[in-house]
Amino acid sequence: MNARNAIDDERWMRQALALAESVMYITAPNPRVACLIVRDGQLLASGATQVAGGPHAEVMALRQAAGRGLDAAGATVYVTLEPCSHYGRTPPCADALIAARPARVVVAMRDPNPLVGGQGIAKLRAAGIEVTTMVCAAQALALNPGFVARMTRKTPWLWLKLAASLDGRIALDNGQSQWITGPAARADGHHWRARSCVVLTGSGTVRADDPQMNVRHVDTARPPAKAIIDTRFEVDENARIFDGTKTWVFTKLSDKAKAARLADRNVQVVEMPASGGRVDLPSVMRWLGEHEVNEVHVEAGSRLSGALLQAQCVDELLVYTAPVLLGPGMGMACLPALEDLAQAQRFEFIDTQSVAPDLRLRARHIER
Ligand code: AOF
Ligand code: ZN
Repeated sequence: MNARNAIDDERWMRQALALAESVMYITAPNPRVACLIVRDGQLLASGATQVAGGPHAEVMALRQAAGRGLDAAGATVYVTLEPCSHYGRTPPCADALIAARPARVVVAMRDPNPLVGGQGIAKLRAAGIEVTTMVCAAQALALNPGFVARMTRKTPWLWLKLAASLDGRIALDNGQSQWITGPAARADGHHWRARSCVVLTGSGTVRADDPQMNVRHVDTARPPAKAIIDTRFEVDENARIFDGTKTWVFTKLSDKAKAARLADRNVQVVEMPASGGRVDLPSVMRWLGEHEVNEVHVEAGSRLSGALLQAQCVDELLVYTAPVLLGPGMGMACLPALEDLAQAQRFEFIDTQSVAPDLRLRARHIER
């Protein structure tokens, strides 16, 4: 491939990635994918994955081309994920592309779904279509961390959202925490709730704050489910969190009558094994993975946050830091005292953004 091609490929792929971003909230459990059909340097049509069960990106793009009286024959197709090769809720995109006869397909990354895993690319090549892979692969991966995690390690991608003072406090000693960060940071937090498959909290937070844990400030056709870690099943049946949205309560001991009453409000009580007297968190992660959860958004108190960190369940910290000092108060996470700095949980900053007057820091866990 000549150098000119490589530069064009990256430019078109970046445009496809931006389009895939636009379906951030709606595709789960499917990955966010976009497809462009380009001929002679002109964009003929584009498409992105629809809600699960709906058409994939390639089919949307081919339909748009057809709607414009165009076709993909001899064109170059850019797709941010390998076209699928299997019959899932929809037929294989690789077959749809083969029927459309493009000259070349450029793929950002392989589909980690074991049902696809390279076979989509192989099918295209077997049909005589030239395939270029690994164009903007890192950016494509960053778009779907949860889907990739679920496909490769069978558990979702989990981020811990924290709103803290500059001295790392998430509340005063008396529990007061509203509001440490400003309205812009709180609204930004709703974007992260909206993109997740489930918003997870602890029974302590439900008791203390009676939060709704729903999505506000963001328009979405696919609100995330909710989940509560509630070791002794003590949650108040009238808590605001139970608003009819699909909600899972993970507990060590269920109470059949209470569970039956909550079932009327779309709540499923799930008994989980315990470890150290509390719900075993890695078991919860595996259960969520089995139930097609890609991304978990956690907003909890320092006990559950600390327990998730201790159990190695946290992939990313999403920290909104306010320029305020609170002195004594609740720390971000209850963690045991260390004897040596070498034992510290280490992260790397992957993004820093101003959400005036606060800062948003994203930090990824190192070595999981
Ligand atoms: C594509 N293009 O836009 C997406 C793909 O049940 P289905 O038929 O919807 O298939 C879901 C699987 O398809 C999903 O697990 C992933 O492997 C792939 N996603 N593939 O060709 C797309 N979203
Ligand atoms: Zn497909």
